[in-house]
Amino acid sequence: MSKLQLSDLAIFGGKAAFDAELHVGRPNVPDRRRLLERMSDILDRKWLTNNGPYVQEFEQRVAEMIGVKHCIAMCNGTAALEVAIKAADLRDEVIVPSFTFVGTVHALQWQQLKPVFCDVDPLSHNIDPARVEQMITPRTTGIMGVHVWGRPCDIPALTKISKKYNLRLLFDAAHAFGCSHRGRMIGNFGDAEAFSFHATKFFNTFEGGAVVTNNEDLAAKIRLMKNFGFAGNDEVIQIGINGKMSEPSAAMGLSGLENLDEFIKVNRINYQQYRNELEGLQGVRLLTFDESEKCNFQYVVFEVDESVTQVSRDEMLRVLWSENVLARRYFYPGCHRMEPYRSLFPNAGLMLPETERVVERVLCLPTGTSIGSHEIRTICDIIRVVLLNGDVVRKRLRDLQQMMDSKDRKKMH
Ligand code: T4K
Repeated sequence: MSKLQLSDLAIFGGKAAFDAELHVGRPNVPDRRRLLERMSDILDRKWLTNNGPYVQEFEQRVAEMIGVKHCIAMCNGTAALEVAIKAADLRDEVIVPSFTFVGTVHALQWQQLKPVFCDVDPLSHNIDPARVEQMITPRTTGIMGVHVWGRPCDIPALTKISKKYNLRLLFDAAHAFGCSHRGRMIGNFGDAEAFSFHATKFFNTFEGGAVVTNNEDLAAKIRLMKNFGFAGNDEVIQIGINGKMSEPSAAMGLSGLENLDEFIKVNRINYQQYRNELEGLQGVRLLTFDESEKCNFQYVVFEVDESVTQVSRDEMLRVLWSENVLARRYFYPGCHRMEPYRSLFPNAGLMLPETERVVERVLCLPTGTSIGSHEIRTICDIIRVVLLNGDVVRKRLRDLQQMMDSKDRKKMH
């Protein structure tokens, strides 16, 4: 058991637990030699982008791994979403959770669609199908589910609703690469699913993403759309953008795929250690994963119930940051409280009670290959000492804040 005392905490005058910052989204780097070999190959070949051989190989490998017919590699997850939305011909209103990265919602609004915010299930943090059904209007054309933290949405219920009302069903699978639902890999559901391979994801292509689908027509459309609508050298047959993945990104992706199992293994070990260390602490919950499914364990999600702990999530965050543990409160404050949505839909929060609760409770803790057992033990020691002294920590933080405020006031006069 740790001997850490409150007075050891950096926020109360002690030395920070870590000299260097610990990040939530520290990239996992694949075997350097394999990556550099591929990079050198790209330079020799002088084929840098536009459906080069590495992009083609990457698409094939991802499709094989997921067991899906089509993988279209893209320059990032947001472009993947935008193109999928356009290709699926979504119009008017689309139902989407507010508890997601803002890129999900921007992808709709960017194309003048109206995002209709739907509440989430408080346990899974995923869009609540019962609520979805209540949000459907004659103008609804689709549902955008998000597999938050890599845990699949209630896919059967959403599929049933989409069929019943003849709606398109897309999934933002940015968090769910390498995860499965009832033994089938994420990427096989709805009309199409979009991945993000951003640097902060456990598997990255620097920047990158992909749309995967089993729908032949949709795949053909998406391929055209991500390349300006070119069907031949000078034949453009529809509107499109530049959403292409580059060869260096595909090289990073191919190298990362070779190390994917190791990344997941490290994430799983980290997650289990967090779970063991934090077990039994009152008022906090570490989100669990269905371990009979494939999971990537890329987010360690910690919920703080202030009514029990007496310190809020934000107070915990302050303590952790002062120790150089840069935990993140994804997806605070909820998309509906960000612009332009806050101004467009000022009352959206009334329909989102669970989202409003969840955004106040969640904290993502550092994991990935940059974090080891020593770091996790230290982070958990800090969390434990805060939780075991919740009322004292809160009082001292408030005193500190008052002192700072009065200093600021004096400076202003
Ligand atoms: N849908 C969902 C559900 C998503 O979560 C995302 C992206 C998207 C769609 C859109 O996909 P992309 O278009 O991004 O492919 C980060 C990522 O930028 C974003 O990709 C991700 N979700 C989101 C959850 O997290 P920020 O604002 O937290 O990024 P940032 O720069 O603060 O980085 C996070 C931490 O990672 C920092 O502590 C620093 C560290 N970091 C970051 C980078 C880029 C590194 O150590 N090295 C790095 O190279 O959004």
